[in-house]
Formats: sequence, structure tokens, C-alpha cells
Amino acid sequence: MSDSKKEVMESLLAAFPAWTVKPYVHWAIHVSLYSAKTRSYMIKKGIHFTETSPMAGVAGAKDRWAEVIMPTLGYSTLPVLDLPDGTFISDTTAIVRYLEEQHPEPSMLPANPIMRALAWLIFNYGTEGLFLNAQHYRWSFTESAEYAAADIGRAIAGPTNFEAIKMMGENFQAMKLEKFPTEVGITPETIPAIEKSTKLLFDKLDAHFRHYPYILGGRPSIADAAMMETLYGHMGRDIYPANIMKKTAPALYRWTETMNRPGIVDAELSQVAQEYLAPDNLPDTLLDFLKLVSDDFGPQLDASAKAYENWLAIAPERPEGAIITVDGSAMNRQKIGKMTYSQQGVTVKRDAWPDVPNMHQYVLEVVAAMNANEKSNWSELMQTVGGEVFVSTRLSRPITIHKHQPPYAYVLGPKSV
Ligand SMILES: N[C@@H](CCC(=O)N[C@@H](CS)C(=O)NCC(=O)O)C(=O)O
Repeated sequence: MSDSKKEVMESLLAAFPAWTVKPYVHWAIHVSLYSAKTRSYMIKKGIHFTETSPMAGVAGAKDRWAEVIMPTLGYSTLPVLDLPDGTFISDTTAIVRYLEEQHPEPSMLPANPIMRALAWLIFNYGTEGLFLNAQHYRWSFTESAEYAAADIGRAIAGPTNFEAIKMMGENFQAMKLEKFPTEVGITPETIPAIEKSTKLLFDKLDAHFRHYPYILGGRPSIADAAMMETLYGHMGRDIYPANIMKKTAPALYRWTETMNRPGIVDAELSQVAQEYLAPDNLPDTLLDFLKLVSDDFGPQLDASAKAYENWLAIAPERPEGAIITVDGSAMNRQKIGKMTYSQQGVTVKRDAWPDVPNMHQYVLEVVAAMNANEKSNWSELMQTVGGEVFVSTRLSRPITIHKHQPPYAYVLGPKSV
């Protein structure tokens, strides 16, 4: 390279330091629910990353998945984030927390503690509170199911092996439909409630996104990213729900596009200041949405926390680091027992997972650091939206995310909180 070219190169690298950094690798497939959360989070945060799938085999990547990641994890899960230092993280919440710590700016969390607690609350709801909606709308309607099955088949079997694509897609769908009634609680009795809560969600978010580009105002946050899981990963892509969204909630559909684009500005709402909303002046559209979160997700948080306490009570002497699951080993879906809760007037019976109480801790952590005035404002806000359960729910023992090194699981924290 000539000296002048070298000089130009050096000045460019100084201006764009991200180019000198080895990118993160997001192991994901486009059809995956959870991958939509971390992908959108990294796009909006401006993290330098590339995406590859376990089966793609790009430049030796397949070997790393099969020979390193899978054997280390001991189970299959997506997404996984490869870090520049050669280690990896396996869980979307752990990935977001890690990246937020490594790259504090631009923050995807509001500085104001009330808005920050709200961000973690919606993060929890977006990550796990919409799971039934996501699965029902993907698999219960023929046109969506066929499309998703083919998409999954292509991701697993490779893009050209048509026989295998069909078989794998069909097997995946059959496996899901068999497990849904008992494991997740999607049954003929609960389906009307799932559909009712989806309609309410579409209406409320559409009303909000007509005025604001993001859920907490003029800046994207971890709350938006988590909601992208269901609202983009499944509902914004699958034929049946995406059509309903486009027809009945176009501003919500627009938000799914915006959340997959870098930068903050949405041309249609560019007059909105690029700031988070102030907690003392929240618009009715956000309060209405929060009321739905309280109605639909409050009971799920309560039931999940109780299932965790029951699991703890079975063997209170378990040591710090014990894997939180009924069957002992690390796995993608750690189960802590069965739970029952009410959604839109219907009883849902399903497996309880530690993910929901784990994420609730981040709300509690923010509230614990608030001053007395902020604490009282937080309680008042939660009362206004019917979310008292988000204030009163506590865990008698902390849950630790251990997803950056073995055992790659949610484990028990120390005995005294
Ligand atoms: N708690 C995990 C859940 C990840 C998850 O369940 N991912 C799905 C794909 S969207 C998966 O890996 N499923 C494979 C399986 O269930 O074996 C996270 O937040 O990353």
C-alpha cells in the first residue's frame, strides 16, 4: 500500500473505530422467535455484528457450532452470541445485559429510574408474556403454519434440499402442536383468550405508534427489542397474523420495520424529540398499553414467582449455583413446575419457567435504587395501571443468569437476598 493510501486508511479507521473491532457473531435464523429480540436490539444500539445460522457453514462457522458451541452448551438454543474473545453467551436476556454493560452508550435504557423500571417490566412482558400469542398465530392457521414450516425446514436442511425441507418443517410443526396443550397451555379453551388479548394489543400499540416511534417515546429501548420477538419474529412475518396487523394496526406494523433499521429517526414521526418520555406526563396511549400488560401479564408473573417459591420450598438447602429446574440438568427450557393463571377471563395451565421471575429482578433492582419520592411515584403509576403485582412480587432467593459459562443455565443465587 502506498503511503498516501495508508494514510487515508488510517484516518478512516480512526474515524470509524468499530471497523477495527472483530464483529460479534449472532447465531440465529430469521424464523426464530427469540433471535428477533437480540437482532433488533443490536441494530438499534449500533453494535457491529454479523449473523450466521448453525447450518450455513459459512467460512467454517458450521464447525464452530457443531464442535464447540453445541457440545459446550449440551442443548440446542437460538440465538447464541459469539464474542470477539472466543467465548459465547446463550440467552437473549443475558446477551442484552452483557452488551449494555460492555457498550453503555448509546444506552437502550432510560436514565430516569421510573422509565428504566418500566423498560425492564415491558422487557419481561415482551420476552415471555406473549409466548402463547406467538405460537398460536404461527401454528394454528394453515397458511401461516405452512410458511413457517418451510422457513424452518430451509434453515435446518439448507435452502435447496426440498424433500428434507418439507419433512423437517412438518416434523417441527407436529412436535410443537403435540406439546402446546400440556406444556404451554394453548388449548381450544384458551385460544379465544389469546385471540382477544392479541386484538387488544394490536389496537393499543397501533394507537400509541401513531404518535410515537417507540414504546417509551422518541428513543428505542430494550422494551421495544423484547416485543419484537413476538410482534416481528412471528406475527410480523407469518402470513395470517401479519395480514391482520397490516390491516388493523398499520402503525404497529410500521414499528416492526423501524425496529429492524439502524438509526433512531422514523421519517413519519421525525418531529418527535429523540428522548424517552417523562414519567410524570405519560400519554394515555402508553397508560392504556400498560393496563393491558397488567391484566394479561400480572397474573403470569404472580404464578411464575409462586411456582419458583414452591420449587425452592421443596429443598430449601440447595446450594448457590444449583440449576433451577425440576429435572436437574441445564437445558433450553428450564422447568420449575406447573402453574395456573387467568388471562382474559380464561384459566391457563402450563409449565412455569424461571425466566419471568429472573427478569422481574431487574425491575426490583431499579426500584431498590430509587429515592423515597421515586418509589412512591412508581407505586402510584403501577396502581394507576392496575399493576400492583409488579410492586408486591418479591423473590425469597435471587436467580442468577449463568449463560456466559457452564452450566449455561439459570442458577440459584446466594441464600440471603
Ligand atoms: N430463554 C432463551 C430461549 C431461547 C429459545 O427458546 N429459542 C428457541 C428458538 S426461537 C429455541 O432455541 N428452540 C429450540 C428448542 O426448543 O429446542 C432466550 O431468551 O434466549
